[in-house]
Amino acid sequence: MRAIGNVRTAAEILVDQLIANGVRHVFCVPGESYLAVLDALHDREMTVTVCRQEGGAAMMAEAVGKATGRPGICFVTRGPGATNASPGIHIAQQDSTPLIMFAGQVARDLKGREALQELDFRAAFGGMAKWVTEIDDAARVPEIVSRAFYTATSGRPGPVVIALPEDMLREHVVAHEPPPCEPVETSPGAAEMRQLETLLRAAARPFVIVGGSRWSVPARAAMQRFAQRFAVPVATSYRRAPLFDPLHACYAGDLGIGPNPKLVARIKEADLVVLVGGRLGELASQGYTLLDIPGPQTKLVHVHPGAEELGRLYRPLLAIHASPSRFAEAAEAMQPPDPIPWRERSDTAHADYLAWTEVPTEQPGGVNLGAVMVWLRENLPDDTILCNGAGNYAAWIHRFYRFRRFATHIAPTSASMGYGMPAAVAMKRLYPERMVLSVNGDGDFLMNGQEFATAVQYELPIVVIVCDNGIYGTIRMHQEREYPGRVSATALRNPDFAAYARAFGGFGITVERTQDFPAAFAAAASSGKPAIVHLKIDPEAITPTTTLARIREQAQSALARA
Ligand SMILES: Cc1ncc(C[n+]2csc(CCOP(=O)(O)OP(=O)(O)O)c2C)c(N)n1
Ligand SMILES: [Mg+2]
Repeated sequence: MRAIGNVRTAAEILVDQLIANGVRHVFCVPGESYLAVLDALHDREMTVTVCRQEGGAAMMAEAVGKATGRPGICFVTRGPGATNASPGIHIAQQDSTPLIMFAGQVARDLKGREALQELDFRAAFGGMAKWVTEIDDAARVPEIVSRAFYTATSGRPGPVVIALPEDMLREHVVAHEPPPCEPVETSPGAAEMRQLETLLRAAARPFVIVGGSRWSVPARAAMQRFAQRFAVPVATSYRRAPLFDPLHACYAGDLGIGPNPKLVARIKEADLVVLVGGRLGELASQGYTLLDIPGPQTKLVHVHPGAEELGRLYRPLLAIHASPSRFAEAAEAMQPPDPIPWRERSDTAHADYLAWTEVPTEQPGGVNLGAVMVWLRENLPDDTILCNGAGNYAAWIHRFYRFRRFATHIAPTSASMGYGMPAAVAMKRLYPERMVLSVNGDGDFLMNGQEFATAVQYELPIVVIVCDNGIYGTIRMHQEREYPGRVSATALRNPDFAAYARAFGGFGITVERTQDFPAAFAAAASSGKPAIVHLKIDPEAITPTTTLARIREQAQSALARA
């Protein structure tokens, strides 16, 4: 259906407004509840990726939000579609990612009858999304969509869910689009910056942690220049490693799962911690043990774009309500002491980072994931995008891979499984010229492995690594620690993942020895197809530093002593 003059359907107005806001990609699973939107997409400049499950579509949208800082967009149908999409909404919440999910809804005159697939969106998503609403009046589409963009991107970003009653979408109205949204930037006050400068100049062991969202290439560069001038050590928060160049002289390491104990000790010893952009959540804070709550005994300067985050958990000595971009710009004007008393500490911190990550540790079994990560970091282009989900396999990424460019690691800080496959599809759709790599556990991959079909459908030559150890490794690890020798519900009987790839029309290859990995990867990357590199990993190789047997023995001897 085409618009006549400025009279358009609500669905057409909605799609036009997305375009006006710079949206070029939407991810969806179709539903009869929003046929009018599908029709509006038919002849507009919009790339539509049709997915195999709404969880995949929502994670793709989340990945777009993470990579670009602009809301990723997905469309799903009412009850079953929207609830299937919920993992993507939860990730966007925990990862502070802008995302807008549009969902079909029953017609307005059927509401409240529990009509087919009717869902109370506010009740279902109220605790998860930053804003949930339903558009009951076609004339208000511009107002509500505009607000959705502002809400998703400003302050602490997050997901917005908008339900679209089927009959409302078909209504014809006259509407004018508002100008596109510009995310609200918050600048630090001059007084706060002076106070920070004073605190820094008085410090003996300052330490900076960067995290959160709302960063940009210039903000990252400004932060690196600031670190350089102040010779201050900088760590990146969990899954935010691309916020700082790992080879920068001030880089002190990645503060995630299995961090360098020296890094943790260094932060605990710091007499001034400057946390920029992040919230220092459970994983980054090592189970909330890094700083005391609300304490802290350490002097904390917390810089965050969301006012409600300041003082929420850690009581800061100095709170700076600012977006990372504006803070990083302002930080350039501060002057370091001369000489800088902590300069040597910073050099040691970087040397410790390099030593911790340089050489893979010894591992049982034929394939050493550490060696695989070292090979990848040395052979892939700097702008490669690596996507992954959750599982112990990721410990080797965090420890040995190096993210040299901004937004090159697309992975959930909420540690949600099943993310690496859909995220890679989204990244290859956005950046067809870049190498896109998806790294998955065997359990992890099959949570959204169906999106491999989407990669095949759109001819996206991504490389998908499946680390197959035949177990839900993370949970087995915890199980052996807490209930040694009592294996329960953590074993997996897996398919042949290389054959899976071929069955979908992709390329598949299995690797059983580390030395065969480079040739297998090259074959996968040059196949021109979506490819799966199936790595056979010894389940004993549970972390880069220990084995399952050792964890079990330690737990058993602790029990015997008790
Ligand atoms: C959606 C979701 N379900 C369950 C979990 C709990 N969980 C965390 S890691 C993990 C096991 C991961 O197994 P696998 O992908 O095989 O990786 P491995 O740990 O074996 O390397 C599970 C079940 C989770 N994080 N996310
Ligand atoms: Mg596994």
